[in-house]
Amino acid sequence: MISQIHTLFSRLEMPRSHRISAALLGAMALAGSIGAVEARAASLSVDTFDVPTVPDFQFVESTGSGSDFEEAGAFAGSDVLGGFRDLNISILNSAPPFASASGTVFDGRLDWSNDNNVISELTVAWDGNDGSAAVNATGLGGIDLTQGGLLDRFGLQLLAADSPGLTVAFTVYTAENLFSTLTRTFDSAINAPQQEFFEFANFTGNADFTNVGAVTLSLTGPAAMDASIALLDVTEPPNSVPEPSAIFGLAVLGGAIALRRR
Ligand SMILES: [Ca+2]
Ligand SMILES: [Ca+2]
Ligand SMILES: [Ca+2]
Repeated sequence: MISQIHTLFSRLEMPRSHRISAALLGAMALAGSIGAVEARAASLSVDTFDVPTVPDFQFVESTGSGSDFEEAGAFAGSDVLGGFRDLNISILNSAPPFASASGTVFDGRLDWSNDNNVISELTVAWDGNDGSAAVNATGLGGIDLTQGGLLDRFGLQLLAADSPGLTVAFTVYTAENLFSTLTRTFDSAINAPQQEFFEFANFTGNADFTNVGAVTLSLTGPAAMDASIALLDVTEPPNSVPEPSAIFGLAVLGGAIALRRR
């Protein structure tokens, strides 16, 4: 491959000393592009639910027919997309006034809990530092969820759902009137941890996944449901193998750019 690069630059009719350094630069660019390809195995975290760390927690609880909201942050590092997590819970049915529904982030997971006869909706929003239960559709400032086209789906690690009928709904916003949604209902209880993927291509709507201002995940289900989630990230197609031609193209591009700067 390096000899191919060398040949390419030879055709540019450069002085011999430049040709040698061009080959060197090409090799360096090649090494760099291999590093970038390896980085593809990494995913973009939306939320590990690992922060705040024990003994701290984030908790919302609704009783009667009310709702409750809390924003947690600012979290440093890459655990939480945008550094802030909004939790918002609303009871949807006419539950007894003493009955409650809650959402908790504690010890690395998100727990959603409903008392007997309670039907609720728990929404997690990653929309930056807005301090509001409303979704700030541009709060993340335009994140590229695809990371330059490498990533193409959400990966959700479900720990448990104690009855059939858990429904998860994603909304991805580019702006208030530019959004896409994808909803999935699980027909069975989830008794062992399982990984679920939600491909961007299967979303309905007009969001630009390379320019994302907010992401929300809503949980709904039958009365008295309890469910837990361990992690949400954005990941690459399964078993994706980098194209050798793509590596070569990057190497040539890297060499050419380096040459132009000389
Ligand atoms: Ca976790
Ligand atoms: Ca927020
Ligand atoms: Ca918000």
